[in-house]
Amino acid sequence: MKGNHYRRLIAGVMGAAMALSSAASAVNAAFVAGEVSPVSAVGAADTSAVIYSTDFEDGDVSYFCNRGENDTTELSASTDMAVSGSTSLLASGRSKDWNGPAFQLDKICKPYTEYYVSFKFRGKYYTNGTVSFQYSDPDGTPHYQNLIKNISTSDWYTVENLKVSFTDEMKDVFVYIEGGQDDIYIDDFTLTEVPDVPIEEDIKSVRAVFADKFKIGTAITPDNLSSKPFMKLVEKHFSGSLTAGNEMKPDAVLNQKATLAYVEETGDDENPQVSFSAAKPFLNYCQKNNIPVRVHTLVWHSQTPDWFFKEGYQDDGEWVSKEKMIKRMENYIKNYFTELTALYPDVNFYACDVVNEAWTNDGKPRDPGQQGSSGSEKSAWVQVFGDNSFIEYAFTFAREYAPKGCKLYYNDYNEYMSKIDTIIAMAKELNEKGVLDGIGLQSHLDARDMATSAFPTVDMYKKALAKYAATGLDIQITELDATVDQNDPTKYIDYQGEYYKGIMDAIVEYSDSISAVVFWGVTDDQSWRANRLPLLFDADYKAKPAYYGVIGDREEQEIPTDPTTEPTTGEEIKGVWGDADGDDEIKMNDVVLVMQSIANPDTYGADGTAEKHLTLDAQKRVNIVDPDTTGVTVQDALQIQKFLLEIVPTLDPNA
Ligand code: 9MR
Repeated sequence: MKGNHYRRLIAGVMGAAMALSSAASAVNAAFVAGEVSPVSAVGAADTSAVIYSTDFEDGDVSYFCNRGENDTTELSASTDMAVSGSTSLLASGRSKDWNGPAFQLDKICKPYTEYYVSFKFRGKYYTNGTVSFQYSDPDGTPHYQNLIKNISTSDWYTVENLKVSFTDEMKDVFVYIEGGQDDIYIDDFTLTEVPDVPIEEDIKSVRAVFADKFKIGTAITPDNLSSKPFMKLVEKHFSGSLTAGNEMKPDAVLNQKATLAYVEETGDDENPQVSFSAAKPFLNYCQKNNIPVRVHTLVWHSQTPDWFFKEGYQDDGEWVSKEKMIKRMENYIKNYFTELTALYPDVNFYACDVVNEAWTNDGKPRDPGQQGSSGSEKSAWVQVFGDNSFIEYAFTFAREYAPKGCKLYYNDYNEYMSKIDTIIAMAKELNEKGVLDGIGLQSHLDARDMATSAFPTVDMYKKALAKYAATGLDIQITELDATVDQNDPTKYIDYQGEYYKGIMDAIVEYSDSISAVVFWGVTDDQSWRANRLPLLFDADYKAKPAYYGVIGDREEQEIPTDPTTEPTTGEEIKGVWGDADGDDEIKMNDVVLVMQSIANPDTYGADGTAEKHLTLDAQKRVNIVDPDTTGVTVQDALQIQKFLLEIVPTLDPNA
């Protein structure tokens, strides 16, 4: 690939006021299918660090390249046409319409940092283009996302302050232009770091206000991790629980390549393989900041690959039998939790949406069929099982393989409509069978233009809550947002505040039954319903009337240490509590081995070279004093001594 040496780095400060006419953020594989809607930002950034800037007048095009080995695009400085000065970059000889000039971001930009890319481009005769984003995941698989689609103009097109960022898991990160067959010209290219802006530190923390009632959380996507102010809001207001917006869904976790390789190697086509590479940035953040995670979601008709249900694991294969799918489902759920807890033993996976959206609004199973066919509402699960009987299998397997402290939920939307009785009847039955703990109410609401014409009305929502609370099951609000009619933001945003107040008052009324309230995002511009401004904070990270409605006149409470923290391995310990060397007896040797493993882990730790070392199983058996944490400490050795001296009666922390 050309253009690998970047000798003209400019680390300066550009004092120009930049009107944020459009912004799009891009980092995430799961967004590939979706269009990123340009967002009008209200504010203007006034200072930005310029990372690189060129008008090509010096003839240097070395910062740009084509897109890979088969791309025949030639890059040169050209005086055919230009916006400023007389020279621009020319990309000629493009062999495919998805080939074109590219700029490699990860050569000169840092991960977890937001940048604005601005430039002008045009086709030789007609500008017919798409601005896209590309990266390779840790397996080397490239992912693409269209940032600005189907640009069509006979003139130069201005890309202004296109927001891009990437995580440290992403390599070969490019912004590039594709589309049409014409030669492409680029001029006035600038890459600047998005300035950090302060958030309102002096307002009440949503999390703290409800700390004595339930967890407050949100959903985030990997690109959010790159925005400092966004993450400051998460930390201050929503750090009681986090959900991955897309990265823990079946399409992100099921790995077709690894699954096919497994079949090749073993001949077994009932053991789908999983990978959490898409979720890693999210999970690393939760681990580092000790934030409990809602696992969303295992079994869903949507965002689930077709090949999972097909013979040969091929999208166009025949549907597999129900018997085979039960095996695949069991192994998938087993692999999901085994891999997750092995990678993140310290993360508190406290809740899981085992099955998502299985009932239609009137409480019927979905139509059978391939997802994506006919409005993407059909269910491949129903296709293979013939009905909704897959739900019970999913919960049974989840109960078997989920970590011990992980509560299991059925999660659905329009949960206040006719399907309510079906959901409740099903949940009660599964709860009696011991496989379901609670119900997740997504709560994607519509405040509409007036509080009175909202759907659902506050009253309707409250009545639904009353019914769910009466089940005695745990209830979580899992994806709360409330849209407005965006045509007159000032007016409707105030109505939205009132609506949120009514909804939150209703939730508080039933707070004895509700263990978490999770919003589906933080700032309007990053929402899946961005153009309808459904969240508590605006694009400038400022609290909206919606925030004040939620807070009401409540005061901040002390945030308790997380009561739900439980060991996430979920396994019963093997052997005898306190037995470090595995001889099923408690002796002074066990105390010594625990101390040795702390002092000299290379020799006596889990991978220790000594014949008698503290194996992983033994670590669990001696992790007595504070079993919620994974580490073995001197306190554990002391406790064993106390037991030997008969100062404590048992070493079983659960006794
Ligand atoms: O927020 C998610 C969005 O980025 C995806 O494009 C969309 C695709 O299905 O899924 C969104 O999350 C959904 C959640 O997983 C289930 N309930 C509805 C949410 C909003 O569509």
